[in-house]
Amino acid sequence: MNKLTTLGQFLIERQKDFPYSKGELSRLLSAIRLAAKIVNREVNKAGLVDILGAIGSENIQGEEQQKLDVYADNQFMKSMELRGEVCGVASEEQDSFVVFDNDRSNNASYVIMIDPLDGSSNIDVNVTVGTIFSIYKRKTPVGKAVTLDDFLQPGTEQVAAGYVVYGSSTMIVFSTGKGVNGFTLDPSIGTFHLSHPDLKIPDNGKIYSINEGNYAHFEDGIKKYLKFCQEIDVPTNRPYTSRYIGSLVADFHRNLLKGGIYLYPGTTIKPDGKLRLLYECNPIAFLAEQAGGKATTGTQRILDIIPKELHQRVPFIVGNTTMVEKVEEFILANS
Ligand code: AHM
Ligand code: MG
Repeated sequence: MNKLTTLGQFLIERQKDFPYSKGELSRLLSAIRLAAKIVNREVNKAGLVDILGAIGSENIQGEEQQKLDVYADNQFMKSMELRGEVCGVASEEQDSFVVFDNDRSNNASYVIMIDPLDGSSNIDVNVTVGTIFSIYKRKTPVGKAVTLDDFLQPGTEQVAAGYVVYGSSTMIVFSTGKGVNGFTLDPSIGTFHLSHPDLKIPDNGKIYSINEGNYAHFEDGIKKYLKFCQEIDVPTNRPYTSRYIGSLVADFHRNLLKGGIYLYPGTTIKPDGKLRLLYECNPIAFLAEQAGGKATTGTQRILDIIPKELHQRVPFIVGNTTMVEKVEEFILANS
């Protein structure tokens, strides 16, 4: 494959690598690709909302303007339903999962979980946001409507996961369990091109990303790790650099390319942290592992957690292996 390979070509050429290959997963990924392009268009004109009509008002065609996260949610839902490649979707934006209870969708093999617009509080200030997705093979027999059990699977069962990052350029980064590949959108022709083949997270990272405003509420292991990051030790590249955007996709994407660690640990007020296991942690953990990195709660591998509920939160630490293992050491020594 060369640098001009488009996402469409890539999916066709790699189809034989996909589990249970019948072309279904390729078609599902191409439905995501289409939704991503549509959401990208809206994200890029978010700043025009004041000019073109505020949220809640009607636009020129008499359609009500939607908040972008609701718009993104609707867009992904619609693409999934119309293409008929999934039997159900669970979204961070919705209380319960959605079953596409019709003949075609009930015969589909996959369920998908999405965070349609992660970091959406960053939209108003023109900062990068993302979409995260995670795909599983259904557990219940094909032909019937899906149930909650189809969604409550551990992350190890993911057949594919990825994200779209709407940044200074728009990219799709995903894995089907055979490494991680990144595709950059050429907006002039509306095509994603393979720009980052077989991504591996550099293991000599020196970036740490955490909301240090929560410092007073962190457990001792995390507090001591942060001090470790700030100490001077030239042979180990310390002090490390602190970078925190507050958009998981953007923070993870940077750390994936450069090496680094992202932490959203539990606090005394929120022992399970903030991030959602099914929509945020599992897909990002899957990508991290596929890129040679690691993801943990601090004491347990993220992908091994058996989910109990759709919107479950877990402490989340992800990045290059050496850095993640160092935090685990601090947590163990201070527990
Ligand atoms: P969201 O799904 O409501 O957008 O929240 C998730 C976001 C992540 O993208 C980000 O890393 C984190 O929340 C930031 O939280 P905080 O502002 O507490 O640091
Ligand atoms: Mg989110």
